[in-house]
Amino acid sequence: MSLRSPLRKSFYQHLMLVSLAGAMSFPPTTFAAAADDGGDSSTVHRITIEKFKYGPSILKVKTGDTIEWVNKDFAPHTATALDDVFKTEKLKRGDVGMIVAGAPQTIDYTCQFHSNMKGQIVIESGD
Ligand SMILES: [Cu+2]
Repeated sequence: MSLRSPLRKSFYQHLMLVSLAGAMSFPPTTFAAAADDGGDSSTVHRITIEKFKYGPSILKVKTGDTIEWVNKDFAPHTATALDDVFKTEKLKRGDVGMIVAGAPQTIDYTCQFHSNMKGQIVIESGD
């Protein structure tokens, strides 16, 4: 597996990745998924980055869910956890970054280029 595992995907690549998600494991740069990777009930959540804001800025998910950020600004952005639990690559306009939610926890994140941008992921148990 490559260390340059592509968190940044074109939209079409991303769709392919998601459609295969039930049959494959995610790249190692996604942060630790919990033991339950049955996948059938997992959900994909989309956060839109627009006008230097994450929408929604607070997102509740369950362990095993996929979270994706799509950048609609001309400026590049990231979603970077304050405690380094996850980070996307630099997302240019139209790029999509994704992670798989790990153990239940609350994670604050920001953009590495714009520290005034704030978001929060609340991960709840998938049971
Ligand atoms: Cu930014």
